[in-house]
Amino acid sequence: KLGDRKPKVEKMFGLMDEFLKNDSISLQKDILDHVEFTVARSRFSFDDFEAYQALAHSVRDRLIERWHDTHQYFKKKDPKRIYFLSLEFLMGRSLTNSVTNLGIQDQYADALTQLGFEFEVLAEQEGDAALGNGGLARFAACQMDSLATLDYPAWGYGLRYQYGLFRQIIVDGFQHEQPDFWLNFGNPWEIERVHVSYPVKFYGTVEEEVLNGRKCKIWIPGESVEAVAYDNPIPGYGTRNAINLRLWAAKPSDQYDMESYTTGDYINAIVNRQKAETISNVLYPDDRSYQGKELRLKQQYFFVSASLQDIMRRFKDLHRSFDEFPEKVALQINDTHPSISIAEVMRVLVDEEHLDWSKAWDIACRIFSVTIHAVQPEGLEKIPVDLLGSVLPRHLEIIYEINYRLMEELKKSFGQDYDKLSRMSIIEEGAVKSIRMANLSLACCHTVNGVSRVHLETLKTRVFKDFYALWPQKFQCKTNGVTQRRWIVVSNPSLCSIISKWLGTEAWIRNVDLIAGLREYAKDPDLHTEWKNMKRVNKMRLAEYIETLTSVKVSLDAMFDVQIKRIHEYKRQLLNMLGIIHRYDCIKNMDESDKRRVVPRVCIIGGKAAPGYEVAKKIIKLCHAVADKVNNDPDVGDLLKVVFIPDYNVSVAELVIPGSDLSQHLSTAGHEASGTGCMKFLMNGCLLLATADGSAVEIAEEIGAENMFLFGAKVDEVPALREKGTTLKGSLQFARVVRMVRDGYFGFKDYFKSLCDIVEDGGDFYLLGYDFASYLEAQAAADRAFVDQEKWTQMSILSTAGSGKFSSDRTIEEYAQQSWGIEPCKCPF
Ligand code: CRA
Repeated sequence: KLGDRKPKVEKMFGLMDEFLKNDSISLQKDILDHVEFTVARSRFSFDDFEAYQALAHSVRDRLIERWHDTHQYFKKKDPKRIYFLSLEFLMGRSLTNSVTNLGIQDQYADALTQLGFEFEVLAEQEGDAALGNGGLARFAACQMDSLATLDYPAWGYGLRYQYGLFRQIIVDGFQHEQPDFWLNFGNPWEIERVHVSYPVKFYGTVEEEVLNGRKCKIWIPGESVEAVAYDNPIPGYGTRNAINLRLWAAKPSDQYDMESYTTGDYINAIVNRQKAETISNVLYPDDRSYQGKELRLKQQYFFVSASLQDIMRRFKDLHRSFDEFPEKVALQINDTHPSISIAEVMRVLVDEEHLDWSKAWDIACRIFSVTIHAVQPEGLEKIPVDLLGSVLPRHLEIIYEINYRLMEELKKSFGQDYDKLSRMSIIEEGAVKSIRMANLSLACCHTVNGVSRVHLETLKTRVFKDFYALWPQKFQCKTNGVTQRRWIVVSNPSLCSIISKWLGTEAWIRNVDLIAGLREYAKDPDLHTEWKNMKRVNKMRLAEYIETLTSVKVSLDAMFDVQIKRIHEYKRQLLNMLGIIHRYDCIKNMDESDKRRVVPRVCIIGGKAAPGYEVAKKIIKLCHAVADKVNNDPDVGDLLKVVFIPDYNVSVAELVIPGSDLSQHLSTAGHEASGTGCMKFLMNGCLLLATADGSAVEIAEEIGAENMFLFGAKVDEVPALREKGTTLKGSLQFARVVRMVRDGYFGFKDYFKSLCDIVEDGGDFYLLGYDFASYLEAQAAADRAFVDQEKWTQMSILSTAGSGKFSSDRTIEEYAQQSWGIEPCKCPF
């Protein structure tokens, strides 16, 4: 903490340059200084990794500079801020993204060449920050980039997990998980703020107290853990603004444990306190079910409590009364995970700030908005009452009070309709009495956002039907988006140059609507030539990567057909595999002249299965078993190759997406809330083979259904098809490919039996059998289109040209205007 002494301002100005310099010589000098003094290596002898570290530190200096200026400016202007609470952020690598957004990539590349290094090679040294599972977390990262770029006064808050998402290792075709020690070699992108820390309390009891003649509740906690801030500057593109992503790490509290002091158990006192750190140790690796885990609840409350203390401290620095809180603060809850923050705000306002309940509730209702990312009611988090009562006893009381008032209000509208009341209640009665975190959010938030139009419909008509009838105005659609900075500019520089050249401007990088201007040139032969070259260079890069990892050689003339995402039954990687088996079977039965007409394919699959998800793990093994057979079959040669890319993550996606021709998005209609992978492929001119689900429906509207390959049952047909159940067997072709797996054609007969049972005897919940014929038709249409390369290239250009709507810039503008009520606050250059 700063003492009484203040730095002498005039002196500071005299000693420091106003800004760091970005010319090549200054950058070289900076990098070498960091080699010598930060990395502590000799400037006459350092390797690529050390060069990367020094480079990263010199970039970080420039980030810090802007980040300081931005925060000083925000403080001066004091605009309404958006605080984005998310338990997961999937940032991936930072180096290239940072220098791109800072606008000094060429200068750095030049400086490094002068020193004998290559920027791209050093960039490969960086590991991924994988503090999230999948779409939800990567979307949070894209939103941070857009918030910074659009100059919004925003903060992200989350957890600094010691271990990110597990690493996937494949041994004999089986997935194994290894911990992700991502911090082992240091993390130059974060700034540890030892002086920014807050105590977070757990357990204990609630007591009553009389204060100024008024009865109050006070929570006497039983445990205190310290939350220490780690700040991650997020630079905007084409602006001086750099916002903050503040992640909390748990540290033992420095409050002295008198008990163990007096008993003299010094060693145990320290060991016990050390346990506090486990709260932020590890990310839960399952993106769907974590119901009822104590550590999970502690993680949620830990980051929420620290963030709110920080937000309220910042508010109180400038304001006296909480009346102004909603004018200065918007809180966004990313899925239900941080929704305990509603009870926490109420606790602070009522118990600590002594506001009366209705005043506090009014404030809470005006600051919170939530985005739901799940589709199925099972995906919504529930916390057993006993667990909540033990970890956060006062919060449980508060939730009961909120629910009591909610029920009273509902009775006014619905009378004694107890069925409805019990469905809408925050408390779920049943074998395990639980708190429905989604209902808590719905009761409080002024906006409840869905992540695509189809998804919002599902929320309105199924998941939250009763709430929608009551508060229709709360429900809004904010179709997801992805940032074109990372997904085109950083990951596909050749495409970036082509777009800028043909549009005659780089303005699309900030204003992506301009990208539609490419439509005009969709048939231009010169653009076609450039486009095809770009694709080929990217495919070459991908082919090299595939060969290094899997020893499979692939032909660049083949169609690169990709499905990369978490492995889930609803995402139907199994449908893809069965399609591949069908293709293989056809090739095996062809004579040489038929074979000449086959469009060669490289089928690429990648993704992680949650460690406890057996079916998903079997699907991974099936990919490998099929790959082994197909890739070694001389009858097939280059006509078909199957590749499983291990350890799929953000940086793998950056390499794979630009090099793909076709991408698959196969969720059973109604199951993918949005899907954001498809948007990245779209931007990169990869054609989509997809079901009419989530955001694919909106993509079809933007680019025209004729420019993609849609197939399968529609959202509103699915329930009826399921009703028909087992009478709905798939086609003969389907039966044949399943039989091949069942009969052990690919080995591991017993192991795959249950997969076959699921789609045949087990009711086929995800309708693989039903959709198979239509899937094969779509695949055949893709083959036909690929043969006509001019047509294909035109479709590819139209995909990129139609991707403007799917920028997270558009998403963020909608949130800013429709949910958060915030204005840009641009720091002057
Ligand atoms: N798994 C949805 O399933 C969606 C993302 C981001 C998901 C995706 O369809 O694109 O969120 N849901 O909105 C989720 O995590 C907890 O629910 C996802 O990433």
